This record gives sequence, structure tokens and C-alpha cells, in this order.
Amino acid sequence: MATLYILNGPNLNLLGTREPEVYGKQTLADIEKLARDAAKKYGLEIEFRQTNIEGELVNWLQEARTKAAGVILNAGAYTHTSIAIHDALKATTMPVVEVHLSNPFAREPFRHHSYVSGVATGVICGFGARGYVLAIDALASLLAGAKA
Ligand code: CA2
Repeated sequence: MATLYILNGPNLNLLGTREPEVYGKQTLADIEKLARDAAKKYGLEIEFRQTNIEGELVNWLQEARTKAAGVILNAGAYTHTSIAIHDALKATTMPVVEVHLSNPFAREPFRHHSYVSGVATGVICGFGARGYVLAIDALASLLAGAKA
């Protein structure tokens, strides 16, 4: 069974505890459950992880090169700062969907640049937890070889 890596960056472990108006009320565990249910429909396996450490995300992206059919990455604030994550993504060949709960373009200017977007297959932002499900739909469709 093909596996999707769903990798979450710094502070996303705090979801559901603060700023629900920005990030929604769901916890990361709620999002993991949503993702597992969505993936099951497509017969896809999920490897769902969170870290506050930049290098750990880099290690997981390197691991994904041989173990994952696709990656969903919410790199949190590292999205806007990390050349290391950019370089790790450049070294991957599987499809990568960048996901954000909020819409960074509607927020502070320092969130308007992403080191991930230019090396991702696509970007989904502003749809809250639903964005992870949309990303699974997109990857399932790509992996099935859909033309549209
Ligand atoms: O909207 C997203 O998903 C972000 O990746 C979330 C990051 C932010 O730095 C990006 O610009 C956009 C921050 C996640 C922090 O999450 C918290 C949740 C609850 C309480 C505090 C932080």
C-alpha cells in the first residue's frame, strides 16, 4: 500500500489551544484522524508526524524520498525562513503539497514568502483542517494518474 507522509512543523502541536480564529478549533490529533479517514477511502497509508525542530523535518523529507509516494507538508513558520527545507524538497521526486491552515497572504507581510511553494507540486491554504483532506484528494488523483 502506498504511503503519504504528512509532516507538520513548529507549534502545530498547540493547535486547538490558542488562536482558534486563525487556525480553527481542531487539534492536531483531530486533523490526523480526518487525514486517516480520507486516506482510507483511497487505500492509502498515512505517516503523520509533527516536530518543532527544523533538522528533523529535513531528515523526514530525506526519509520520504524512498518511503513515501507523496508528501503533505505544513512547515509552519519554517515555511518563511528555511532554505534547508527548500533544499531537502528540491532533492525529492515525489509530489509534494504545501498546506497551511490559514491564508498566509491575508496575514503579515513576513508570511507572504514561502521557501516551500517554489519546490512544491501545489499549495493549499486558507481552508483550515479541510486543507489536509484536499491535499490527500489531490495526491490520490495524481498518484492514480488522473489527467484533470
Ligand atoms: O496557517 C498555517 O498552517 C501556518 O503554517 C501556521 C504557522 C504559521 O507560522 C504559518 O505562517 C502558517 C504557525 C502554527 C502555529 O500554530 C499555533 C497554534 C495554536 C497556538 C499557537 C500556535
